[in-house]
Amino acid sequence: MTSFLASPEVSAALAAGKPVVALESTIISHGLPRPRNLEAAKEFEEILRSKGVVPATVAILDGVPRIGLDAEGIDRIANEDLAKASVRDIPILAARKESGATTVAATAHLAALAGIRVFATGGLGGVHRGAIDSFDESADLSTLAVTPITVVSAGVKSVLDIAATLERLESLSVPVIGYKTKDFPAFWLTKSGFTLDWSLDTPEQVAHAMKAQDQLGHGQGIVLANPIPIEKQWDPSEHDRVLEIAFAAAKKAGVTGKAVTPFLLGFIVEESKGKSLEVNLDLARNNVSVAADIAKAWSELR
Ligand code: PSU
Ligand code: MN
Repeated sequence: MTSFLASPEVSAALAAGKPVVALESTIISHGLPRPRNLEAAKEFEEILRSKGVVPATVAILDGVPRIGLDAEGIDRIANEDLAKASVRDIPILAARKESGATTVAATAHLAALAGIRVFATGGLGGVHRGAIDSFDESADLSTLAVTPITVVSAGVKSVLDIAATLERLESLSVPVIGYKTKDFPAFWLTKSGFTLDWSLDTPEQVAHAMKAQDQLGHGQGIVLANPIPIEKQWDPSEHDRVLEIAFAAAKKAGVTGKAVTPFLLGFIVEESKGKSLEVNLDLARNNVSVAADIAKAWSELR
């Protein structure tokens, strides 16, 4: 019995050293509302294909970790009520033959296991506000400390404690690199106010950093922070206003643990009358496109 199943297309591309980019399924199942989530799942794959890159959307279907989904699999992650699966949930879903949408952590883990080196998402998880009391820190961080994959993301969701998240990534020795900028983004916003130590300006440079990390025997991933272009960002004052209300609503509803992120994202879409959703889709498209360029550079370098 194999531990995961890669689609024929993904297996063939990996065997031939062709560029492949992993995509997560939690953003589809729990981060975006129906029916836009299905359109987004298809569109992200289409962006990759149009750039000559093979998409590998990851999910657990009937207990089996799948790397690369067919049309039916994509439809299932968009329309079934799936468990939100992080790394620790994978063996349990396997035993129960149940399905789950994989978080950044679980997607990174499975994609790396299959030999995929580049992964596009919207925003990485991180340290939640109030974590000093709740201890709520996404397994996305600890997983990237032990998983050799480059995650292209628009920073971390601004519902998080961004300063604490950057500190934890430093402690975990996970490189955080700004793509063509040193301004660390805040998901829906181009700038978070935090400045990074480093930026890289081309896909080739990023691929070079990945290779150097391998050669040094580092097992970590890389966070490539790719801000949404300023003309497409959410209005910052509206962003701040809606987030305030969302935090109050989460507190009132008593939401905790892994339900927090989906609750906040859903609430923010409603409260912003869909504006946050449009920006979320734009930043994710932008990340998928940059991930394609990195995957191509990586495929050429190796
Ligand atoms: N980014 C998005 N939408 C999402 C997420 C990230 O644009 O839905 C998901 C990712 O799957 C990430 C998860 O791994 O949120 C983090 O959840 P938590 O904070 O519970 O670890
Ligand atoms: Mn959590």
